[in-house]
Amino acid sequence: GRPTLAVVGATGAVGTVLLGILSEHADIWGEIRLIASPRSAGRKLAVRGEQVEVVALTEDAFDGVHLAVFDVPDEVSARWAPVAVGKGAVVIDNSGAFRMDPDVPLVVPEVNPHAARVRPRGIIANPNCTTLSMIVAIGALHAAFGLSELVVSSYQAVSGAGQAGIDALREQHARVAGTDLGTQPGDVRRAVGDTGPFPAPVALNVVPFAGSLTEDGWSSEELKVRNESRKILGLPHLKVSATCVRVPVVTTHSLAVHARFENEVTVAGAHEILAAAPGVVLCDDPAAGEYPTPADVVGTDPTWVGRVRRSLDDPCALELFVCGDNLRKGAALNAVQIAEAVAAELPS
Ligand code: 11C
Repeated sequence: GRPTLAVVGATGAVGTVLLGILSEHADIWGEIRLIASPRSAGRKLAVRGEQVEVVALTEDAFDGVHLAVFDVPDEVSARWAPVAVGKGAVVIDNSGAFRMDPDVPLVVPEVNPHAARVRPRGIIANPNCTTLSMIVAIGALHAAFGLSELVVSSYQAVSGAGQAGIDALREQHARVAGTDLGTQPGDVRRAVGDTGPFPAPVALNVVPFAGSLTEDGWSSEELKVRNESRKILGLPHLKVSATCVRVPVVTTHSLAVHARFENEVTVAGAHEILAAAPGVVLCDDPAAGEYPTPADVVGTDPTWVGRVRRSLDDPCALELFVCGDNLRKGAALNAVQIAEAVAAELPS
């Protein structure tokens, strides 16, 4: 029969997008079971045009499940993913709990699809949305030119912090809309008050910090970009410097990327690679005002690339601007792509 898919964390911002994608894609699933915290159990959510009741996260919830996509906090995945595996499911986990485990592949189907087949713990990890928002384009350029260094600055949407992030931006916007705030030090901060999940106001502002503080001043998000890019590309010594910044955008992360290669590059050569790469859209005609922006990219599947330039001082380096919907390719879509690939290898 057709495989049973469980969605764990079905009610969150990513879960909601995931149910939409499952409803749009070819329907390869038998049952789709929706699992969430006991608080959400009993709610009904639409998937494949049907109302499906959410069940509480318990061991029994995984009975008969072939594949489980988890979108829950790290500690919930750490506890429950092995439970699902113990019940016979393959887990695709979108938390940070397992990404750097050497026995857990970290998979982007356009870049390292074969890694998904070797999964000694029964778990496949889905990368962080910031890494995912650029890595399909970077992977294509790496395959052509041999990547040696990345320097990236992110412009991250508030939905990276889930529904709480979206709510915070909307509330802050409501407080500053129609005012003349933004002209005096601290005026926005005073008007906004509680900054929600962010360490500073995000309305009328940019915040040069995402995630938590780790060693030597690096944020957790910046280290994820480095460690995950290395693992996905299979380049354990790749030089990566990231600065992760939150901006007042609801959904779609952007990244300004300086990418250095082993070989000399040209804009024409990069255009050719990017235009042909699956999952990438080249949108690069600045004279016509064409470059990707989050407002245009949100809700779409591909990784959009524009502003491709060869570095003026380094014939081996490119500058580019990349946008990707952090809830779709950055989270739910990549997980669904992995789930579909695993389902195709299951005995029917
Ligand atoms: C953000 N990328 O935009 C983060 C959220 O490791 O999956 C996702 C954290 C993670 O806030």
